[in-house]
Amino acid sequence: MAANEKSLNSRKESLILELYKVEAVKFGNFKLKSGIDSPVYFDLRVIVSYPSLLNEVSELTWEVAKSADCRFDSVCGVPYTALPIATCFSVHHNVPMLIRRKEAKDYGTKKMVEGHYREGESCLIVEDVVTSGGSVMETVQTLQSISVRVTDAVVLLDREQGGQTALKKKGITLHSVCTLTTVLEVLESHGKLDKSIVERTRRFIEENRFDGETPTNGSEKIVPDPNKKTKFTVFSYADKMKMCKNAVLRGLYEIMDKKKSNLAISVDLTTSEEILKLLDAVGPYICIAKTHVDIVTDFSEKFIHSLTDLAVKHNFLLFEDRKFADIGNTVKHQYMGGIYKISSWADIVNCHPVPGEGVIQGLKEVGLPLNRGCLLIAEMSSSGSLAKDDYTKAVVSMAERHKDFVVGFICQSKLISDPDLIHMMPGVQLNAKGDNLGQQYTSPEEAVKSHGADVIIVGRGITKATDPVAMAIQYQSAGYNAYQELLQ
Ligand code: S5P
Repeated sequence: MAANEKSLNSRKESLILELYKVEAVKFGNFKLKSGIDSPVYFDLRVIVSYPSLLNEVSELTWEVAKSADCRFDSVCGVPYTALPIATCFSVHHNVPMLIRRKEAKDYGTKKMVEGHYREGESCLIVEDVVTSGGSVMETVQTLQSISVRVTDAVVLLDREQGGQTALKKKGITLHSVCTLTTVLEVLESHGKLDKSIVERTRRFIEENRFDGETPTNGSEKIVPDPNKKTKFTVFSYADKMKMCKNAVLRGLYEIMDKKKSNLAISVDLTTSEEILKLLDAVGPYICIAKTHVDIVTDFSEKFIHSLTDLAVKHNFLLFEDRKFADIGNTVKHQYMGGIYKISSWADIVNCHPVPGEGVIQGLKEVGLPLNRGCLLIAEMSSSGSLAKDDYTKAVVSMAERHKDFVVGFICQSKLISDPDLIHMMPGVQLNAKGDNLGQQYTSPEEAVKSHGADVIIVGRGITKATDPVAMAIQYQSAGYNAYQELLQ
């Protein structure tokens, strides 16, 4: 081992011991934001209280970047913990810094990057801890959106849960000062951790590794889909919110996380009064109200005003289940015009892609400028449905080609693992197996756990109940708890 490598290793060792001493690394039982129980927790935020430690963190990280021969014109820390590390890079090594704003809501309307930059310049990303690469990727994407190139990222600690592979797939090489395995080795050899903790943590790394399909924030779990014998990754709503690019979906995941609800009510009642009364009562427990406005006998603009007021009051989205299925030009008019003017109030609509991509393009021309989203009907709950097999596969490909507007599927099974494509499943009821017109039901638990539903759509299970509010609460907790169990 060369002398400078030896001294680098002993500096890393001292650094790990120091981080452990100031409790930037802790072992025990930690509930992560996603609900997962982790035996190890890193909180690098504390290093700002120890200037010499912050300096050593930044110097070692800088040296790793330099010895990997990274070339860059500027540095950018992933907000917020890595900002002081990037600042040290900048000040001590005379390299310009960029600051990425974190306010996602301002994206596109306000400046996302502070500092002067040239189009085409290259920037090194600096991060404290990488789990799956999700946060690094967010910063990369922001920089790329202003034509700043990123090829490398440097991190103090790689938790070895798939981040390096995920980033590699996106063209980013990750360089790390140390891995979680190194941390365990150092702490064990210095008698700081006993064998059982080390073993438990090693097992945790193994079990929470993933294949890098999608960058996440480390709360992923792989679960088998019994229908498909395929493994899919399950993320918390909060993580999905951070991962997805579509504003409608981000808003929906935010609601789902905040209200602890993956319940969409299908409010298939036929008078304005009944609909508004029910929605006011069940509003706190739902994330979406799904309507069929063309069955409302007394439809009026006033009804829409009241509906949108309720959506704001109780924080849910409006989904008009119009099932558009015509050529692009016709659906465009059906979506924005007529009596219902659906595009003016519905956050989400859906369509049958049977006419081909024109139906999506037509709807998109109207919906995209209004920040709306569209679901493709890939499968149906009714018996004998023709939407299956190759048709369903073709629908998934269509969705992938239109992710700016298509936000997911109406379906009966998990079709794809992509945070930008949500799975909403109708045909959910606790107390019935079907109706006499071909509808088929699954329980909320099965819908979520076996069919991969992100959102359960319940109609008559609630609307026809003697106590719809109590029933809504029951569906809310059944659906939400089933999802939380998948995360564990
Ligand atoms: O495959 C489908 C797709 C939809 S959108 N099966 C469905 O049942 N739906 C809709 O979900 C249907 O139009 C109705 O509004 C709701 C199910 O209602 P329920 O009373 O059977 O729960």
